[in-house]
Amino acid sequence: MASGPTLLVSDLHLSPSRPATTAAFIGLLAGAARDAATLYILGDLFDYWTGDEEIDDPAIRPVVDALAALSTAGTAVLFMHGNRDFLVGRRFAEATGVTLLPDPLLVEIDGMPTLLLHGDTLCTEDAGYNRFRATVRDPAWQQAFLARPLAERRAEALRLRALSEREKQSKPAEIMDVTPSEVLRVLRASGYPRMVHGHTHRPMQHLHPVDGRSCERWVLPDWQDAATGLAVEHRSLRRF
Ligand code: LP5
Ligand code: MN
Repeated sequence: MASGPTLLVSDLHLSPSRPATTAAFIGLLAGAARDAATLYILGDLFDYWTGDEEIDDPAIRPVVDALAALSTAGTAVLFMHGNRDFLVGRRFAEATGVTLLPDPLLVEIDGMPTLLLHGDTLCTEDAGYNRFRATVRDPAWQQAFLARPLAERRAEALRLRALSEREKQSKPAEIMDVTPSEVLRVLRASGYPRMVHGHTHRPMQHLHPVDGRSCERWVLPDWQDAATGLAVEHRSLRRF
């Protein structure tokens, strides 16, 4: 078991069409992550995931193998679903040694209570997205969807990705960011922790005064071609 820093990443959006990003992730898994005690992947590891048969895609297999090698080497790898890869399931967990996490999750990192989320649940004003989310997170819907042929599921995913890109063009920017009152509600309800999330692709350190306390909210960056995220060690947090 490694005893180094805790690493947090999200929004890599790995896809066969972005090999440089996949190479950067595999580089992280085979490099800096080996010294880490824990690697948290807070959602949207994949650009889309239509079911665990995606493991067999030749472009995905090296990612699965690199995750398995890191787990075997002693780093705990923990995965939270995002809005693109909410169908990552048990077969993926078994093939990689990764532990699937609930969202939100309150953990202690270096003795510091830290609330981890993908971030989409903080966007409460995005009514269209929240309707979509309620549908696709329903276990009965997921079971029916996963029973369809892989080719059909992939076609649906691509159709939905295109629809999402179109819809985002007419949504006001503040609707696609977190809702401030929801952030305060969640911080208060969770005991004023440090918060770390992704999803919005707006990397920033925010300070929220809540009931006379100051709470940190760290927003993770999305990946382009290089590995990027947060590292926590000796109670201090740095970007990489
Ligand atoms: O992902 P991104 O950054 O573009 O935008 C998100 C929200 N969009 C999504 C959709 C994903 O991009 C596509 C997910 C692919 C998953 C593939 C596997 C499962 C396939 C399922 C096939 C049915 O999450 C976007 C937010 C934005 O973040 C900011 O927060 O605004 O939300 C949308 O664009 C959603 C639209 O507003 C509404 C879509 C309506 C869909 C129809 C209703 C539900 C029926 C579902 C089943 C067919
Ligand atoms: Mn997301």
